[in-house]
Amino acid sequence: MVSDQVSPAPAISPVAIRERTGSISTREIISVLKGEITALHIKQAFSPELAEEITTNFNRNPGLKERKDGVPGQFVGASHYRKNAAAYFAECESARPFVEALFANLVDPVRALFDALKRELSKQGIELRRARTEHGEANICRAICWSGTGMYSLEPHDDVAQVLCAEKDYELPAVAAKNTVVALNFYPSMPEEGGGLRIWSHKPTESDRKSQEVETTGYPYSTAYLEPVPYHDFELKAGDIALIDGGFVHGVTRQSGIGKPRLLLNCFLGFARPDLVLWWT
Ligand SMILES: O=C(O)CCC(=O)C(=O)O
Ligand SMILES: [Fe+2]
Repeated sequence: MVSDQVSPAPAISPVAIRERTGSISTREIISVLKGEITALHIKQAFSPELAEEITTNFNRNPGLKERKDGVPGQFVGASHYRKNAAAYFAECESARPFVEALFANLVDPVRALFDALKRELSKQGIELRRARTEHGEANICRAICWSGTGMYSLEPHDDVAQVLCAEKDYELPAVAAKNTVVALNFYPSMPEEGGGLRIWSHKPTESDRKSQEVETTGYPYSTAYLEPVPYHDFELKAGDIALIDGGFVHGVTRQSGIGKPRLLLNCFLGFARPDLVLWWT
């Protein structure tokens, strides 16, 4: 007998969430890298003055561009999404002065976190460095304003498919094959309403991605697919930091359009080997 094939409902994976106010600690970052915490939200993690200066530097940045890879947004920096290693690292090199210009002469929070984590990991015999090839090296971060106009300003997606499907000459697939791909987000500017980070209790498998036809991109998962899945909304303010296990589906809720724009500084990191953590954008 022939029966209609019905895709099974998405499996629910528990999320371990930690939210607090103050400075971020390397211990907590390492817990996210090890998969012990799914999502960490640190409120008021960097100063409003620093947040404002970075936002000004973004708005007047000569390297500010429109994304042309099917994900609506404006950005400074480079994304490895849907690019081979040669193209990505070449873009990292050419965008570097513009990424540096975001921070001008500031003591920037992204580099401060990178340096502190590098020191701590090194004590444990673990190297932290940016991903690289003979074509160049990843930048410290990228800066993005999402501009989707539907229910989400950034549609629900996972950050793992793009890493798993990166070509062999990248160092990244080793991270996604075995370990957590951590997304590290700094928020220099946030609107009054909306623009929250939504994380669903679902960590898609390869066959889930196939069923959603997002096997190589992880983007976007349909509202219908996610409908039965519980979620958590992070209400973000300028100066906050959020780290998430990028294997869980997440997205950015619609913004009100009034008040300030929503600006994100983002990078990814993860264990490529027990003694090596890579960082990329
Ligand atoms: O803007 C955010 O809060 C999340 C960004 C994100 O998910 C991504 O860059 O992959
Ligand atoms: Fe993401």
